[in-house]
Amino acid sequence: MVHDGQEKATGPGHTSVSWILEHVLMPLVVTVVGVFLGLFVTIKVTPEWTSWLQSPSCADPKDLVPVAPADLEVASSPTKTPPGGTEVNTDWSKDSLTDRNTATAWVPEQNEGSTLDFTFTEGSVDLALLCVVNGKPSDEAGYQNAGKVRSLRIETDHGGRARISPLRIQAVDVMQQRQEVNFNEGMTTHVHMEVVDWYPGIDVVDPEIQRWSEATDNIALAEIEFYRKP
Ligand SMILES: [Ca+2]
Repeated sequence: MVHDGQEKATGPGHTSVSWILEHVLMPLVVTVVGVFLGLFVTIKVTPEWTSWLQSPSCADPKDLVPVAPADLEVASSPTKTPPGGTEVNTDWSKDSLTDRNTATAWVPEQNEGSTLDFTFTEGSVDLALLCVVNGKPSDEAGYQNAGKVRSLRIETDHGGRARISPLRIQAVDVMQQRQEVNFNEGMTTHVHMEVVDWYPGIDVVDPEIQRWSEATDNIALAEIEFYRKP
């Protein structure tokens, strides 16, 4: 039991220390800790947190595994022969699609209706992501001169209806960037693609030679990459 007399004896000094602790120091400590925590969350945690929330993409496939070109059998409708032949120019065959080189491209004989067939030689893979590099981004003028794929029809043996996937023409400063293609994800052994529609190439002034460089009537597709779940 506390007597009034004792309270009064320790009174004013004790009360002012408690008051300072309660009303000044504690709020100050809480504020400082709160500010540092807020800064930590903003600077350190937020990018990782948002990255964790996003699903795998061509820019960041996360833990998905790329299918090695050696584990992929590719068949294509007829392709064009480059001017001067493959001795002079880069190969335009189906092999250019999976050589991991964005400066080489598949150039089919026909634009609309050309087909590609991919078979996974190791058996079914749990396919989760499909990325393409549209056109032939070896140099700025060549990229703009060449036709590009506007949409692909994609069918897999996984089932479901075929999907039509639109593709973009990229700005020249990001012309080698990969684009995600819509398809039915899941256990897959075979993927069939058909070019449904295409963008014509355009005439441009080649900055390297300062002359007009003319559009070609060929479409080109530089790379196709498949990613599977681990
Ligand atoms: Ca290539």
